[in-house]
Amino acid sequence: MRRFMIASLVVILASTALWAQAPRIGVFIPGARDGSPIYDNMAKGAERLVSETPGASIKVIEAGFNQAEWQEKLISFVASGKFNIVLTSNPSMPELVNEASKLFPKQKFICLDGYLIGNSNVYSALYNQLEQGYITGYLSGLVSTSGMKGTNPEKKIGMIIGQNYPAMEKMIIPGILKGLRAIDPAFQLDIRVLGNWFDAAKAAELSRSLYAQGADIILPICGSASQGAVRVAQETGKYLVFFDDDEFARAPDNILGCTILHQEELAYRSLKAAIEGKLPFGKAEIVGMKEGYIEFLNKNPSYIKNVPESIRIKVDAVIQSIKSGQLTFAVPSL
Ligand code: RBF
Repeated sequence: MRRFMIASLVVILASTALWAQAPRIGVFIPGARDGSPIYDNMAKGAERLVSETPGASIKVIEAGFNQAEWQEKLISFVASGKFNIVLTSNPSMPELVNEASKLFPKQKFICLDGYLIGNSNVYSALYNQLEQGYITGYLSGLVSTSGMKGTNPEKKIGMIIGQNYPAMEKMIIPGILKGLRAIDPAFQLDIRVLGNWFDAAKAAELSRSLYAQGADIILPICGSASQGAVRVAQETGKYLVFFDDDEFARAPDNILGCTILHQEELAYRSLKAAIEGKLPFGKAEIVGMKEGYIEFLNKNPSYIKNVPESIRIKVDAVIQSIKSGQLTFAVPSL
């Protein structure tokens, strides 16, 4: 019995060591990298780790925009049996990962921008997008009521979203509204649903209509379709505030702010922890500003140029109160 136990232990240690020495990482992108920084940055984080880890390998697949195909594509990706860890991201993936996990009970998964507890092979990390929304809404409300060039007295902010989903309805939109209404309770969000994450021509059309109907700022959360919103903001001299990534360079005069997710770092660190045997599989974590995974880019030169100092001081105060724990946002169940 004892000899058996020692032998088993040796096998376990050896396989852990092998795994750690030459980890094979699969990255499953539910969409496309191009134009969606949340996916591109996830892949970059995994690629950075692999480049620093001798013997490690990586395969990144883009599953495309037909969501009806994702489950099957994920299952065949896993079925290839090539990966020690499969990394993916978005709030709809935990459910698909859970299904795939039933068929391949040894496969380990990391799901970012999602929440799943109770599957011992899945680690997930959800961003506190109430915080991200709040800062975004707060800045937008301050600028919209400032009287500065390009703004109007209407208490209206526009939003273009790829589609509706629980994280959008329960965190992102309520967070933005709360931030806006901290400035003036009369603020309304005019939300247009694109129906996909790529149609830039339709996003341009929606942007024109939003600006024409009194929105002075649009918040695009619509993947690569945001190019249409950028074009129209530049044509009309109106404003945008971005989520997810540093987008200032795309329209330095029209982008007022970016409240970003450190998705590359989250991908890198969670994979590294998994390889080192330190990632708490089975757990779901919530990360936000305090943990350093959500950041408002308050030092960017375009932000400093476009937004008056009196507003920047107020935004900094809100950032501080979230970081210090004075202002908190409880994440609802999704
Ligand atoms: N965000 C993107 O930037 N590009 C996408 O292609 C994309 N596809 C999504 C598909 C589904 C089913 C869901 C639920 C969300 C998707 N998102 C996408 C949104 C993303 O998860 C995140 O909520 C936003 O990027 C805001 O941080």
